[in-house]
Amino acid sequence: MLHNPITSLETLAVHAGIGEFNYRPVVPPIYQTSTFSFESASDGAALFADEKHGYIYTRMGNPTVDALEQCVTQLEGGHKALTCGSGMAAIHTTLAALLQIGDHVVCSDAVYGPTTTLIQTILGPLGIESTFVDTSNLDAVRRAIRPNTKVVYVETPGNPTLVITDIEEVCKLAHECEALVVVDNTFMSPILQQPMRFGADVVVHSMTKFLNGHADVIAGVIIVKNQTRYEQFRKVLNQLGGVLGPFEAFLVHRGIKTLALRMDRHTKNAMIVAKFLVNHPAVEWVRYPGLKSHPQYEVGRKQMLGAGGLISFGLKGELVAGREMMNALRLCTLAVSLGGVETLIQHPATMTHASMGREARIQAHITDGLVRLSVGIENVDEIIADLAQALSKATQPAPMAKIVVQKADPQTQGVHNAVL
Ligand code: LCS
Repeated sequence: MLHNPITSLETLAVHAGIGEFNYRPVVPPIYQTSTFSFESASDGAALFADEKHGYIYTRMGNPTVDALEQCVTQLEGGHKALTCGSGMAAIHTTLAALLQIGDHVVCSDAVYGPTTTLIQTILGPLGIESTFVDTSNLDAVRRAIRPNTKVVYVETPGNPTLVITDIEEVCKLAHECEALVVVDNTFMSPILQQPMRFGADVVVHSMTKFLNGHADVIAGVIIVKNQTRYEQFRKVLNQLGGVLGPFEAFLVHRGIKTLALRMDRHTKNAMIVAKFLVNHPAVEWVRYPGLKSHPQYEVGRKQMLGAGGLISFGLKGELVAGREMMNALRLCTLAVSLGGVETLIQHPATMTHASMGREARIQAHITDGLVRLSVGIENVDEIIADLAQALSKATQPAPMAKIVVQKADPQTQGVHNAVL
């Protein structure tokens, strides 16, 4: 832990969570061990009784993992963090810790597809009720909250529509009813958004994305605000078992050292790419939090320090043209995931959000023509050149065909059917 008054996120990203290791290493070493020996039988008993600090077994704690947890805690401005084997493990652990049979969760309708599926198909049959609403609409949130609502779960900006939820206002509504607010901060990273500053009780991340930043690790984290919550979550994570291994923790911690630099470049590149797409004749609509045309642009300015690296857009030729374009790309890689140094592109309706079903996708405005771009840190002229050559192969709207797609209206975020 840094004890001196360093408050800048850039410095914290480089120095936070160095830990206290033998020989004073500058970088936390990898404790690649599943278990730790006890000095004596009474030492082991004392460790199990929580009478002294130390390590027992890596599922219950590991120095390399602790160092990363300290780092992320400081970046998010929380009390403590618990790392998990994936973002989904972090979300599952959080919801399992906070919800019991008969409880109700209100969830943003535009969230990562498997989050919807987890709540509906795994937690639902266990007796946990859920309502999915557009959490950018505060009246909709107010109407959805019930006496048994224990959690309001928000992803902002939402995956993949980039809809922005006002964290502060949702926290006020939820806290009036004694519900907790969980924010998935994956798309922003703590460099661009710190939800706890606006009242969030729990923050989760898929560290697979921007925090690690190099597309080589699957990891998640939960950040909590106080010791009581930490103890509660720690017990649940320890029993569910979805912990992070020391090598992955080392890699994510290494990735975080360049997080501030990377977020700056992602944001600058994405702004230039978004403007390029807006002006391209083959593009029908573009959604990017940095554009004034974004429906929640002002909310974004209040709570985000930058617009981030994700853009969603649709082509005039809808899904057919989108597929042609994605197949023609050479530099931008056709792959799911996001937040890595390389530019990735994917089609949510048939990929990341296929599992949630068409009806839920339509409610969340995840139209069939929506293409999601995670802008990397490459030379932006080369990203644009690649998009331009691929778009030139899909500039014509598709001829009349007998398929019906959902068409987004970028002004209202409404959806209507269009026959191609
Ligand atoms: N939260 C958000 C906002 C995500 O985008 C993802 C994964 C997760 C949680 C789950 O994290 P994981 O378990 O994969 O570490 N999002 C993905 C995506 O959009 N494409 O591939 C994965």
